[in-house]
Amino acid sequence: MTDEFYMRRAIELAKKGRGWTNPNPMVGAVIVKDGSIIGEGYHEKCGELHAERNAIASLTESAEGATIYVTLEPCCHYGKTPPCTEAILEQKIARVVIGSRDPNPKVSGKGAKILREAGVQVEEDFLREECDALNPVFFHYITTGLPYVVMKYAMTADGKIATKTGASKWISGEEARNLVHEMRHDYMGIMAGIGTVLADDPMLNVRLEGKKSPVRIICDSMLRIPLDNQICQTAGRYRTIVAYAGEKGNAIYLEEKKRSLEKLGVVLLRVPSEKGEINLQLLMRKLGEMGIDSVLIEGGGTLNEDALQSGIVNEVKAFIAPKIFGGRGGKTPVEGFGVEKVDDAIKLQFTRISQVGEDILAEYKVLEE
Ligand code: AOF
Ligand code: ZN
Repeated sequence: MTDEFYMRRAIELAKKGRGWTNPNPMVGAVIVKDGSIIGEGYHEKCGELHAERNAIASLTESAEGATIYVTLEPCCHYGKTPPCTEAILEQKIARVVIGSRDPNPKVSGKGAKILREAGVQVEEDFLREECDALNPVFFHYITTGLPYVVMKYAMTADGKIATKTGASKWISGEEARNLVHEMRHDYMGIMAGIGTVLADDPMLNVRLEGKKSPVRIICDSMLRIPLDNQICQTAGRYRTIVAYAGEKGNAIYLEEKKRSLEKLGVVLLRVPSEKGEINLQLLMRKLGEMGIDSVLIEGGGTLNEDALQSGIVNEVKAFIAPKIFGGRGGKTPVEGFGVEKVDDAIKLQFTRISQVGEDILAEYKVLEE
């Protein structure tokens, strides 16, 4: 078998950690000796052993003289776990084939250097593009401290997210809706605006066996969220953050509302902008500081526009349903004022298109200005 075969196996293993490793990366490792796999593993959960150590723990024979294929440069720091470079050296592994470079300042080339200096043969950038594709979230978060933000919406073929009466159940088909639940597992946070919460009283959780629910983040500048809605009532079970701008209006009312929300388990974040609305950039900074590395926005048109204009969005995932609503009054995915000139458009780069049941999923990266 070739190096490529083993690295592809390591990539497959890494993917098993999807949604569980955050804010750590997904990493896979395969140890090969005399043409056979003698150990393999992946990073299963944040705080637990790294891929390399899991692969070593599974060894069926001595790894002396073996090759390890690892999708990310081995770490060389004491974090929640001891350095993987030490484990590789202890095992007397002779060759290390690395996919992605680790931009974590604590590692960042030092892992590869330590191994080389110890006499190990190190190859870097092997299937790097495929390996890098595992961890856009980690790379963004570790270098900026900001969550990686994905905006997701489902619209009709004529670009509507609701009919003129506001009806939106359901635009996309069952398969697409299931995939959205998978996405909610993949990212650490899910964000919606108060408009969506008032209109739909959603749970914003994951209802799939063996998957986890994200932290719910509600943007509610004036703290209008009703105490008896599903989000507030389940705040003790699912971590819930309500971001607000305050302090306009009745101060006593606001204080009481805050106390009642906190009693239900809601975490309140005050993030006002100069205009008295929510400052999404500041909100992202605070969420990043709280360890939230990624946010899926399932907002309405107002929140979506604000998010795009604030420059916090990294990726757009648009489900397109084979339906047409028509009508001037039907809501669209991005509202607000919009741009005047074509040149002022928010620019996207197409990354992937796929069919999900009856719907199409178009995925884009948001290009920086
Ligand atoms: C992982 N899993 O398989 C590899 C990682 O705090 P720690 O000890 O878990 O270290 C996290 C850092 O280790 C992470 O930011 C990345 O730079 C490096 N490599 N991390 O979680 C792994 N190989
Ligand atoms: Zn490590």
